[in-house]
Amino acid sequence: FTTSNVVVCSAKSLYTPKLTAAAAARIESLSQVSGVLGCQWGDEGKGKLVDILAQHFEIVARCQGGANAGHTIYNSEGKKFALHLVPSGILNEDTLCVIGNGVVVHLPGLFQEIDGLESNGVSCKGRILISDRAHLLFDFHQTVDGLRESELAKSFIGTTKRGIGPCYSSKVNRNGIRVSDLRHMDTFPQKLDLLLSDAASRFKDFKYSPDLLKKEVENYKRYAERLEPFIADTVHVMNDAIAQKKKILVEGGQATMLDIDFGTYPFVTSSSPSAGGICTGLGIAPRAIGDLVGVVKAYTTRVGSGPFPTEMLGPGGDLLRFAGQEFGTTTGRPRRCGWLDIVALRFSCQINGFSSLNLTKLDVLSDLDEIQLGVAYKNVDGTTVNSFPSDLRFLEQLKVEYEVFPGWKSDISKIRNYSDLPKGARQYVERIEELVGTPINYIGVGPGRDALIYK
Ligand code: 2SA
Ligand code: GDP
Ligand code: MG
Repeated sequence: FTTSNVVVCSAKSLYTPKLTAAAAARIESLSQVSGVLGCQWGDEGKGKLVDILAQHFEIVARCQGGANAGHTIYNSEGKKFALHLVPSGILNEDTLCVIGNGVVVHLPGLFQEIDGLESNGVSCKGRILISDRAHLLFDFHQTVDGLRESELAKSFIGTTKRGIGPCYSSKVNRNGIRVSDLRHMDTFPQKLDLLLSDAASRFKDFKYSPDLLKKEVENYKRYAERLEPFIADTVHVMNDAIAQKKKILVEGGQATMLDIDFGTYPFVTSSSPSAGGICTGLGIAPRAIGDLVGVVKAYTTRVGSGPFPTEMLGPGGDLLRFAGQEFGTTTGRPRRCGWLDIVALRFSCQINGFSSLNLTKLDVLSDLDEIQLGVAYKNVDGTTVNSFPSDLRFLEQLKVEYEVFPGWKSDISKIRNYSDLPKGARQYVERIEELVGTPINYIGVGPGRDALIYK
């Protein structure tokens, strides 16, 4: 890599690749710039796929979101890592991890994450670059996130309270503070004062004092020093890497149905987790982007409030939550659970133009007597709704039409060849492909790196 503050790593990878030739060829065939994006409401298992694919990519980059993301990955010894800001390529020691301009960065959280990785034997030195254009997310953004949620009372969004919305608000208001501003500590206090005063004038419960500003400025002087070796013009790094034919994998956070434009607004996050976010969040051209893999859980989960047409309330949902261990990676909140929603998936495929899908957590359905698949939305008069509605009131009144599949009732977690899956599981997979029109190239049958079927 050409930037002076990047050390090319030659240390032995933590990986013990066990890929068959066919699996390796499948990954090798992915375009020079590829992406992994969530199709539903998040937590589909994006981190796991990125971690696996990272062996074949020189750069893994995050383009949006922040520490609201929780991507769970396991190394070859089965050690679990929950990543929030650091890209999921970090366990592959040959991968450079880029945090792009579209990401909002909470520095204390980032340093804590890096320290956690280092203390678990994952070297981060010279392996993480942070865009000089990325916006800084301060503790006060998190406080404001909480205050906004309280103010919304019953209509709360159910945010992660990681300050994401308030930080993107500062960015769009054009008084946000960027990573590059840390190089100008003379004007930094004034900028921060403006942000804190704004928050204090808006929220009566926000306690602002000169002491708070002084303390925060002192903190940021230290953070600025620590951050310096990580800062880069990542737009240049990315475009230079593209010109040098290096392989780049973009890791999406959250998912399309949480997209600020295309999701179930206002119950969404404040960034663009769909394909468009790759260009704006990294400064790379649309035509540079090749394959996009959509990650979709074999059922659906959602954390936070908002419509969820195929949600199963009661024992059905509880069964999926416990079988799939559906609890937030960042907040520990129980995830709402329901059947796979083909209308939402088709919408997601349309917006992102996925070249293939990774169906995850198929193993979680193995004990069920029957599995339902939401295949259409019906109006109250019985007519079919043609696309995913923008109107939430309308969405809430819809009836979902289901197809029912008999359960296969056998453990599939050790299966690695598609043809070895029980007939019922194959029927389910193939029906999804048929309804959506996008091939399912990867099937997850467990959380571990090896638990992936290359179809
Ligand atoms: P925010 O915090 O402003 O982005 O919240 C707005 C909505 O976006 C949802 N959101 C998420 N949904 C699923 N997973 C996320 N990451 C964590 C995880 C979540 C957790 O990996 O489990 O630990 O609770 C994530 N991040 C944001 C959020 O629930 C709101 O609906
Ligand atoms: P992400 O935010 O999309 O990266 O997903 P999360 O890490 O928040 O949640 C996905 C959870 O499912 C994690 O605990 C993963 O380890 C786990 N997981 C991923 N793929 C599979 C799979 O195919 N089967 C099972 N049982 N677990 C999986
Ligand atoms: Mg997650």
